[in-house]
Amino acid sequence: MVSPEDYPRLLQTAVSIAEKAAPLIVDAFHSRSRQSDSLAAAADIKVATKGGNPVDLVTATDMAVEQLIFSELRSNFPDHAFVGEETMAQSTDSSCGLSDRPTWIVDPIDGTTNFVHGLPFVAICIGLTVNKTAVLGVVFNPILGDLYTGIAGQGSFWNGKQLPLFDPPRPLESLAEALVISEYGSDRSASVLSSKVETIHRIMAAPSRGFRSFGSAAINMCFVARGSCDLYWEAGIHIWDICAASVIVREAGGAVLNWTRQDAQPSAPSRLAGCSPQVLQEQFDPLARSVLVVRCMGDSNQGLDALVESVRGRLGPLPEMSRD
Ligand code: LIP
Repeated sequence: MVSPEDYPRLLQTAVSIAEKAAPLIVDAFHSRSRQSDSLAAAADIKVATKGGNPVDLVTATDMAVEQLIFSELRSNFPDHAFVGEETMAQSTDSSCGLSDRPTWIVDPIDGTTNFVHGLPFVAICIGLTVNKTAVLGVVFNPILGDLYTGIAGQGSFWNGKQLPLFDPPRPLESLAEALVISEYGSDRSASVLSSKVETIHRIMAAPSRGFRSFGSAAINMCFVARGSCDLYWEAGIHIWDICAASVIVREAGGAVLNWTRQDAQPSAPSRLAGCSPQVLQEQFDPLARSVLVVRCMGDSNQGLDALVESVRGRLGPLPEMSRD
């Protein structure tokens, strides 16, 4: 078992492993533009699709980075469990079988489509759950050199600067002041797509200030943690997309929720403990395939309940999806 006193050491190990894996991504990213205009030209960018879905991509670099991270984590923590995006894609299990054991949750490249197209919003994500709750996270964008880290109850940081960046955090009175983020995701079935488009339409018509889509759930969440964007929602995401970043957002004083209200109390220590908004008493279920993230709105997070209610009232129905 691990205890909170171990978390800084575990985080440092995870950061070193992410830094060791980074050159695989950086070299392939830059060799793509040197070698050819063709998307699939460089060997390490070799693109395949997952599960017959032409918009769900995987590259040789995703596989190599996941293998390197798993082999390093296994040699450091032989008695821990491991869940990885690409390992799951090759498995016949639809569930990742998350247990109470310390479990490393890895997305080798969150933002694979950006990586393939040469857009710099890509991140190595390494999270750790204990008792099924995320307790630490590393999100590293090796192209832009952005390192985000967080430990439950011990704060989160962007390149060494404590989050949130604004002190005191700006209030967020309504959606009209909110720069919002969402994604189309990889499920393009007609009903899911129209529900997502209608949700975006309703939130933009509220009105909200602007809409962005960076193509990486983890980077979207870190932009909210920084306070550069105000909220992010997505349905269809997986635990490896959001586990690491969920710690970073919560430790930056933000809220990490599912689309629909979950009842139990949060069990991880958090700087949010004791805050009054009701939504902060909700447990986040990382296996439920949905996320709704709101940035820190000040020490008391006043107005958070009303803002979340106004967003939830505009979300379409959650599509039928198997849990992770
Ligand atoms: C992707 C996300 C993206 C989301 C996609 C997918 P990948 O992760 O981060 O924001 O819309 O559904 O999950 O496949 O690049 O690791």
